[in-house]
Amino acid sequence: MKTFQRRAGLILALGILLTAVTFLVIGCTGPAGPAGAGLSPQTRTFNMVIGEGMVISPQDTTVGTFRRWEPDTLVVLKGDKVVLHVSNPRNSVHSLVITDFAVDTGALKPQGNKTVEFTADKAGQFTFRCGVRPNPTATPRECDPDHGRIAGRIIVLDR
Ligand SMILES: [Cu+2]
Repeated sequence: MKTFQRRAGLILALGILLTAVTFLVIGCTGPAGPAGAGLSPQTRTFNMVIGEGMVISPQDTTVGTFRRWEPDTLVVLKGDKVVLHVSNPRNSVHSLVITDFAVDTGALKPQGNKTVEFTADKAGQFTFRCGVRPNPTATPRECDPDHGRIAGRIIVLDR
């Protein structure tokens, strides 16, 4: 009977020790995953496309199109390096300009693309837009009548 009590005590002690070590290890490393990994500056890469949306009538017919950035909202953390692969699959010339970070792809001809990068060194909300002024008589056509609405935002969060 004493041997049984000793073994039971030993097993109980081992269980307590194992539980304590598990808590110690988890407590020291903290939660794993994107939230923990995102605290130090990272390189954030986005594929940016001059997309095209459709204007639909109440009768479900397409009555027009418009240009837009896809995606039109980017979120990064302050200090991140931001890499933008910008492509223009439209039939007109466009560009990507982010004045606050001195970013400008220059004119991207139809099917053109360019990669730009910058460091998001200040927090806030900033606008990106197309920098090509509309000229419908140029060949290829330069931007579109909805030039002023081809815009999006980059939100830089404080760490
Ligand atoms: Cu444009």
